[in-house]
Amino acid sequence: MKAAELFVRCLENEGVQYIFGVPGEENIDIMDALLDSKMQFITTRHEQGAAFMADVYGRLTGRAGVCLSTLGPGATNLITGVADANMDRAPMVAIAGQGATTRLHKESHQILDLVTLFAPITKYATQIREAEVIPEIVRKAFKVAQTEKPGSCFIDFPENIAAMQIAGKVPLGVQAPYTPAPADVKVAQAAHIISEARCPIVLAGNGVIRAGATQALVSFAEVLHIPVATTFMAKGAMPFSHELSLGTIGLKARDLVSCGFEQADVVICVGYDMVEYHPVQWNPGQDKAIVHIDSLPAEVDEHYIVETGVLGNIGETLRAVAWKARPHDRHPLRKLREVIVREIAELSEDQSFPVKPQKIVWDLRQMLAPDDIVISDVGAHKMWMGRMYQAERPNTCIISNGFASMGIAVPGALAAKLAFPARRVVAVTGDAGFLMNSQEIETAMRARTPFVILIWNDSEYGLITWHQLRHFGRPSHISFQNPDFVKYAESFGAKGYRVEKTSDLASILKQALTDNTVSIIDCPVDYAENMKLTQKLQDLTSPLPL
Ligand SMILES: Cc1ncc(C[n+]2csc(CCOP(=O)(O)OP(=O)(O)O)c2C)c(N)n1
Ligand SMILES: [Mg+2]
Repeated sequence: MKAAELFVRCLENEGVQYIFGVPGEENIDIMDALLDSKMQFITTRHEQGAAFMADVYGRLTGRAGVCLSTLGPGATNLITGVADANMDRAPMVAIAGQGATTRLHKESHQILDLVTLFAPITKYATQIREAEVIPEIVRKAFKVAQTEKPGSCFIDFPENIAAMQIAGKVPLGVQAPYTPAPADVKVAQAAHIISEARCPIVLAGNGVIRAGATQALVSFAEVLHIPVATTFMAKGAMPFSHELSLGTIGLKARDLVSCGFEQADVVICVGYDMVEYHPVQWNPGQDKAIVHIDSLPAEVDEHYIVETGVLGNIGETLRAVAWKARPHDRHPLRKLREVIVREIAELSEDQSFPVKPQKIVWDLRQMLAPDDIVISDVGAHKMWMGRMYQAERPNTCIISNGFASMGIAVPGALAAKLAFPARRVVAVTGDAGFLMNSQEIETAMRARTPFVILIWNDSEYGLITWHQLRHFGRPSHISFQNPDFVKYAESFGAKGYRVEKTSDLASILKQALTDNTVSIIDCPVDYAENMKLTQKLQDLTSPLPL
């Protein structure tokens, strides 16, 4: 068979269902071999869209999402999504065609050293130089991508190698890596520190979700009566409705939930990743005793000096420590939870227009079932979603907080719908991030993946305005004009809605969620709330007794 065919067999062997990408001249042998495969190729309108689709597909399923481009400009277009997957710890395998090995040593049309280019944004980047190594390279790429901490891998496939004949090679057997149980002595140390703590608190990160340890986390909290805060990327690891949940921590400002960390003497970090939320934010005085529970050792940071680290299977560790530690009497931060819950509902009836961020988040939550999936883009809207959207289940509120790239939500929603066709999907996005990848609406219409796009319209790079106002008191070069989003939607054959008064938002959402097509909602947002929040948090006094 041709090497390209062997390559396709290897992808099938990994259980790949979808490949997202853009065909090019240097990947024609792969494209042709795909015609004889059950894998579905989703032809996208930009390689960045394809990479974000693979990124979110990988994050939601735990199996590497796959994207494909041609050489040179096709490959460089993949980069943002590949970097995003790598820093959000989403398994991904990115593949690019390459010029023939006979012209890689010299200046030549569209040739770039792609392996070097992708090295800093992947866990493993390589070139196929001999057809016979294809089974090893593909297996290694998937294994590395899917092993803790998951991330991106990159394969560069020169066109002359893809066209070669190869005999006697078959895909390698797929083996799942096994994470061992923690050492008893470490479990005992952690249990001792937690038993002696005056006020322990759990900080749960995305690693808990990746390890499938959310139920173990809930039991741990219940058995020991320890409250849990999650990072943005761990939303839903602890159901928000649980009385021990303190919601989400993630703003670069002192927030309500920070008061719980101020009160705590011991912070139990479970599957926590400082790439998303720097420890200086919750341990500024470097005075917390940190218990690090993860499958890998902690990163070095002066604000993250661990008292003990328990390495191994996260679920098993939580069960073992819960069994050994002495339960605390009562939920010492109950009062804080009451204030957080009250704040989320504060503007639920607000009818002012443009719509306040808190009200958008509230109405969206009311309209969605616990299993429905929201993908947030990056901007001020992400801060409000991260802070106030109540998630009950893991992987139901996807936020990019490692690389935090704008443009993920629309392609991400398409991938979410492919991964979970029975669940409803909403892309929550700013007006700027929306237009960065809105070309993928066409892909979604073609792929028949219905979802809702909720645009928070402020005609600005709102998060940057917020930042500038906080630092300098005046905005600089952040305004723009938007197209007519309703007409734009209709030009794709999608549905378009405009929120003209606040009371319409819930009913428009309800309608859009049943449209069974791509529906785009243009929702004017009142970002005067951003600076009001800043002010409120600056003046915040802890609701907890000192
Ligand atoms: C690809 C990319 N470019 C720039 C940034 C920096 N950035 C973060 S948020 C933001 C503004 C987002 O504007 P919009 O999408 O309208 O959302 P809003 O903040 O208004 O809610 C920018 C420019 C980024 N994170 N990603
Ligand atoms: Mg905006």
